[in-house]
Amino acid sequence: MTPSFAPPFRLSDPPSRNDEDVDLAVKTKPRTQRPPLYKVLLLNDDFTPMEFVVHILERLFGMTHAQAIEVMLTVHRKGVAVVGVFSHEIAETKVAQVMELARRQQHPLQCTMEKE
Ligand code: TYC
Repeated sequence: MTPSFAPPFRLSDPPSRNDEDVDLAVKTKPRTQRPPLYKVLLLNDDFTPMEFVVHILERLFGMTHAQAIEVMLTVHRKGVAVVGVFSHEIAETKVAQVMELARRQQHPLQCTMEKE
C-alpha cells in the first residue's frame, strides 16, 4: 500500500503524457541557407591580345600559367568560358577589375557575370 504522503510519481517514471506536457512530434529540419553563386564569364573578341587575357587569368583568377593558357584558348575557340564562381560581391569586383584593366590598355575584352 502506497503511503498517502508519497508523490504521485517517481523520478524513474517515464515522462508523463498529460495535455500540458507532450513533446511535439513535428520536427522542423534545420536548413542552412547558402548564398547564391555567380559565374564570371570571359568573352572572346578579335582584338584583345592572348597574352593580356592570360595575364588577367593569372593575376585576377589565381590560375597557373598553364591553366590560364588553356582557359584563354577555350574562350578563343568557343567564344565564352566560365573563369570562376563567386559570391555576388566578389563576382562583381572581379568583373569590374577585368573591365578596368582592359579599359586602361584600350582592349575591347568583355567580362560578365550570371547567377549559377
Ligand atoms: N581572340 C583573341 C585573339 O585572337 C584572344 C582572346 C582570347 C580575346 C580570349 C579575348 O576573352 C578572350 N587575339
